[in-house]
Amino acid sequence: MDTLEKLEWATIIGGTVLLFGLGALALPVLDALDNPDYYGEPDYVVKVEAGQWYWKFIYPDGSESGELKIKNGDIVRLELESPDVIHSFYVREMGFKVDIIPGKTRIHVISAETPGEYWIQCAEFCGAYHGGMTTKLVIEE
Ligand SMILES: [Cu+2]
Repeated sequence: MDTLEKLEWATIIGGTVLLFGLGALALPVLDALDNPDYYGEPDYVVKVEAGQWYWKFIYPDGSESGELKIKNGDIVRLELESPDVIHSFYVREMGFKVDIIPGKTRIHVISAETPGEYWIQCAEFCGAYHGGMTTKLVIEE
């Protein structure tokens, strides 16, 4: 085996080890993304209705609001539904976007860790007033 062949094998073996190593590092992140139970039992469930052209948040006590308000430290399970067309629940500062498809309930879990106000906007073109389909996520102290 000459030097060039050794270099080829080192590249193949090194690349394979690197590929599987990065894959192993990515597994916990992929698990968290796909698994709504990753954070454990949620403190409560908020139903989210996205319609043309509004957001409605329904809390466990039956109250409703146009803004999502949760307390810092809470683990909140969002159950997202749409009665009309496809919408998308997008919170840029928290790095997530959930497509909401009519006839299906989408699940997303929020772990509120930093108090503040975060912009929520629909990220799926849903008709004439799509651009106005914004609201706030308020994480209270
Ligand atoms: Cu929209």
